[in-house]
Amino acid sequence: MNEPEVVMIGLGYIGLPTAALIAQNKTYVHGVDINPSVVETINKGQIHIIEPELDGAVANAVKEGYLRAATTPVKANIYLIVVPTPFKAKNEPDISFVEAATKAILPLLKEDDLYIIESTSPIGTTEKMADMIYETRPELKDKLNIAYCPERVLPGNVMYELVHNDRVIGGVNERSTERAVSFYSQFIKGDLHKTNARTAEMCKLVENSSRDVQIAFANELSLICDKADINVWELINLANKHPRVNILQPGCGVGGHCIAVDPYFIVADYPMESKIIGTAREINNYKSFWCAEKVQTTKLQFELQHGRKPNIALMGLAFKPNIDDLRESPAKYIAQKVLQNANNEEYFIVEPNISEHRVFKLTDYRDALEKADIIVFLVAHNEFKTVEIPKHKVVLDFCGVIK
Ligand code: SAJ
Repeated sequence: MNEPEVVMIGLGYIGLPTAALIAQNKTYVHGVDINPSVVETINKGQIHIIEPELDGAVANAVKEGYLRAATTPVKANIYLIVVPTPFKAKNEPDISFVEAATKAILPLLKEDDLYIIESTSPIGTTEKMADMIYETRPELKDKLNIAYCPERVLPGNVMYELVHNDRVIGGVNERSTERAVSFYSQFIKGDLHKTNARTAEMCKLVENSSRDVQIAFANELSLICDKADINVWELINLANKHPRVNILQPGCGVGGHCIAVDPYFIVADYPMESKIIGTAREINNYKSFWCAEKVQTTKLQFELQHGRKPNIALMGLAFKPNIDDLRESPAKYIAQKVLQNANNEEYFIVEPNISEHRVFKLTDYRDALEKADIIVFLVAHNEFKTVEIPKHKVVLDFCGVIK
């Protein structure tokens, strides 16, 4: 392979698709991941994550020699940091991976290089990294281009959205913004919106916080409606007939690796001001706990009424409908909690999008529906929407499958 133009640090859910996209554009990309087995898989032209159309893109990019992976970076002209930013105990963001990635490329940087962070980051991270770089390499002071450019792709539709979504690009100065815009414009068809680094950082956090707050509103309504004996789905549908009202759907909590995490990045730094954002997190977390409690009380009521233990079907484990991704899934959390309280009832765990699981013994959804006395819908998978449920069965519909 020729000298790479781009070094991509982090070959996960965003880094790998982005690396493949850049490579498709006939730009040489050197991908870096700390995990040697990830590196090995990619260099074979294979992938370690599940995302439609990514396999073909990576296979091609590797075959044509535009993408290769390694555990260490090499010299290039553009460095992209796309590593995880998890949070520590007390919900404080942990930027140590961004720091480590930046340190790894520090000796390689040269005048006029472009350094971009894509990782979701607390406000001020890009400026902090710029300071760190210039402290170690003072001869490069203000001679690098440093920018922040978050992604906003939806898992399951990454390859399309990477190209077509608008992007927000914020440099530490105008020249950096312009350089980053000119880089992304080579492979992105969406509009590229210029701003500064801090605004771009906050923009990413705000997008996901906004969705979290809106879902919290729907989840709060679902709790009120449960007490008030009102069908929340009908209520939201009717309220949404107002031309300026658009309420989202309640569910069994908020999962995934973004919406349930990013709001904490704001709350941790601005605890006094982030009242709604912090409360939304609490409401959405509480909703999962409430669902598990509801299963428990329904189970006990059944036993009192029928003088026997019920069979219980838990329908869905993924973090949202029609995907096989179980990470940070509220449905999985509820299933675990319900099973912890098991007392000789029979449970049928259903997840039609995966064939097996190392903890849960999975049952086909049709068998589970047939055998269960209590049917708990946790995720609104398409398969569940068309099923006929006999009137005598108890249904707990937490996600609006049976509207
Ligand atoms: N959910 C509800 N009710 C709704 C919509 C969603 O309970 O009406 C739940 C889902 O079931 C799921 C969670 O919210 O548990 C998150 O799902 P999602 O589809 O809203 O979002 P993600 O996490 O798959 O992807 C989000 C997207 N952000 C926004 O829509 C603002 C995506 O564009 C971001 O790129 C992604 O986070 C990210 O990586 O930050």
